[in-house]
Amino acid sequence: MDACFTAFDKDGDDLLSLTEFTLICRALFRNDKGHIYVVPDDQLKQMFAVFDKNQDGVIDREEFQFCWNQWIKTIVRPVNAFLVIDVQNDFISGSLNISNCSAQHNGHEIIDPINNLLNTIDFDAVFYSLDWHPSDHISFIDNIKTRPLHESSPLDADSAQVFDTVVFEGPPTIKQRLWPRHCVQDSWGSELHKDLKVAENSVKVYKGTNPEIDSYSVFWDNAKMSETTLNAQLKMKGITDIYVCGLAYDVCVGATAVDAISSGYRTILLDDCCRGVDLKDIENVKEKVVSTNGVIVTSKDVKAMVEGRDRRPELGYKLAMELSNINSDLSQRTNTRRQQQP
Ligand code: VGL
Ligand code: ZN
Repeated sequence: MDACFTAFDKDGDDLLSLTEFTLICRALFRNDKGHIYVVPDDQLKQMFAVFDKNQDGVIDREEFQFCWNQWIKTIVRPVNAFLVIDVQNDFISGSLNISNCSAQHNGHEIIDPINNLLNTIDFDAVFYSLDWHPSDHISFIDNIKTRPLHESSPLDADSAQVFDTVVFEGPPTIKQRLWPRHCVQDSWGSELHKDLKVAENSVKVYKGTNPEIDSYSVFWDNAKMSETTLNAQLKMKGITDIYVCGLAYDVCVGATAVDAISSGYRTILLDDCCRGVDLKDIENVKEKVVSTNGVIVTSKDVKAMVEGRDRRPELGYKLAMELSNINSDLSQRTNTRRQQQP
């Protein structure tokens, strides 16, 4: 840490200026072939401000200690989780075969690239999610008449077709897209595809088990009422970076990537290891991920990223913004405590 500080303190004033911090970023944000990623000026300034805690326009050695421990260490040596979403029979060749959906994607095509990653990359944790519905699940079109629809529902029970969206009465009211019966617990359709490699020491996470609420994300159900154990397991393992892939791109993969980002993780979407339902919806997922400082790559880039040899500025910026939230939370708490004192 001290050697790094000294190496970038070009003018020897024992402080890092914005210019000197910019040089650190040039050294940090590169790929394994020496290409230097451009960091936008406004992002450089924002990140600098996070580490210049007393806002005096320079980073001193004490401030750099935080920068080193909480930011540089993660960028250089991330702790990586691989999340394989819903690679189950029903989505590939069963009742919700995505090749029958508008994008006409073939779900089986992702299995080889996913297996290849599992065989060649040393992830710190691997999770498989399974869509795991009870027979009376709210998302199944053949259950539509078992629950009252709300007056705001755009369609009634007789006119609603598969893939349409209706509103159930609740309370609370529930907006629900209707799917064919799929991934019923302990059926063939809910099994992971036989060609998918199941890594040693990996963990399975089951979702969509509550008949009354659907669950696209592996973190939360669609109403954000209840959480799976995924986040607790990631925290326990000290995971910093999450690689997300699987089925369906614009449904469960997209919802999971969005939740990974909002839960504070540096999040990487593996474009060639995902297949989806609808092309426009897939575009919307990609836009959302990129605009919230996630990155989208193909599987050939993963090894160097996992090993900290390809270091993306978007993920560095994301982490700096997370650290700034933590800082302001802490100072708010300190302020509250001060105010409470007599
Ligand atoms: C999914 C539709 C319904 C998915 C789950 O795994 O993407 N899609 N249930
Ligand atoms: Zn489902």
